[in-house]
Amino acid sequence: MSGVIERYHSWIGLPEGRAISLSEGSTPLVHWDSWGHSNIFLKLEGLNPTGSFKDRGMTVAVTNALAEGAKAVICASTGNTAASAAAYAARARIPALVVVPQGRVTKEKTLQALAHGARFLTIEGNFDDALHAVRQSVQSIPWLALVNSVNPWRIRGQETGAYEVVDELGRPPEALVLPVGNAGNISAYAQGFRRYSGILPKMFGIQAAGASPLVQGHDIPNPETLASAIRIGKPASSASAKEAVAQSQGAFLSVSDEDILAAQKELAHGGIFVEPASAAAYAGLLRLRQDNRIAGGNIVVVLTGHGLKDGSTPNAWIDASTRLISAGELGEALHDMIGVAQHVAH
Ligand code: AN7
Repeated sequence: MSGVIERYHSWIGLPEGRAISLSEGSTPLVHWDSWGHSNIFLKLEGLNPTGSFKDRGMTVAVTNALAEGAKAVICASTGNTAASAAAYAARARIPALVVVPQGRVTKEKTLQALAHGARFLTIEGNFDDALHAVRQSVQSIPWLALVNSVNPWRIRGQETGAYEVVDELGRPPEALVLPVGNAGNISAYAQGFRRYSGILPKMFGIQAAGASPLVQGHDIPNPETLASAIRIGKPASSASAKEAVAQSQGAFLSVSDEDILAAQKELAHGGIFVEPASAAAYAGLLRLRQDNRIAGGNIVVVLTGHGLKDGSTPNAWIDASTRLISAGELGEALHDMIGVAQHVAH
C-alpha cells in the first residue's frame, strides 16, 4: 500500500517530486461497539510505521522540507514527534535534531529516536519550554526545517486521517473524539473534514485534567499527567482548535489519570492496546456516554499511539501477573490455569 502523499496527492497539494514515505496511513477503523443508535468506531493510528499518527504529517513535512532545500530537520517533542521525525529524516538520509523535556519522554520513544540516529537534546523544563526554544533558534537558519505541527505541512498531512474516515464510512461521522496536547491533530481533522466533505462533525477534544489549558481557558505553567504525550500547558494551535470545537458545537473535556488508566485497561481487554494519551480519548467517550451526550450515528475515536510506546504504566500489570514456575510445579500450575479458563469460558 502506498503512503498518504500518493493516496491523496491532489488533496495535499505538494509539488510533484519524490515522496519521503514509509507507507503510512490507511490505518484500520474498527467497529468497536453499538450503543443505542450509535456506532462506535476506533481509528487505530498506532498502526502507522513509527506507532503514532505523527507519521501522516511527517511524511508531508519532510518531503516538503527536502523539496525546499532543507539539509536537516528539528523538533521539540513529548516523544512521538521525535520518533517520527527521526524515522522520516533517516528515510531521507538527513539529520534529525530533537529536543525533549527532562525525565518525561518514555524509554520506548527515546529508543526509537536514537535507533533512527537522531541527535538528542534533553532540556530542563517542559514541552512548552522546549518548543519555545526551538522556534527561537531556527528562525534564521534556512537549511533547518522545523517539523512540529506549527509547520502547516504537518497539519495538511494529518488531514488525511479525516479523509480516510470519510472514505471508509461513506460520509463524515456525527462526532469525532480525540486527545489534545499541542492541538495540531484536532485542527488537522477539522480542516480535513471541512475540505474533503464540506461537513464538520461535532469535535470533542479530550485533555488530561492536570494538563487541560483548553478546558480551563488559560495556559497551565506546570502541566502534570501520566499521559506524558499530552503533558502540554500552552498548545500552539489552540486558536484553530477552539474554532473547530465552537463551530461544531463540540466540547473540550478533561479526564483524570485514573479514568485514563481504566480506559486503557478496558480497551486492552477488548484486544486494543494504546498508550495513555490515546486512552484519554476513550475515557472522554465514556464520559460523553455517561452524560447522555451521544446522540446517535457514527462516533469515531482516534487512538493516536500504540500501547507499546509506553511501558511504564503497564509495568504494574506485569508485576501483578508474572510468577516463575519451577519444572516440578508446572503440571499443577497449568492444570489450575486451564481450570480458571474453563470456568470463565462456561
Ligand atoms: C499519542 O510528540 O506533542 O494535540 O511532541 O503523542 O496534535 O499535540 C504528541 C502529541 C495525542 C496530542 N496522542 O496531539 C509530541 C506530541 C499522542 C501524542 C497527542 C500526542 P496534538
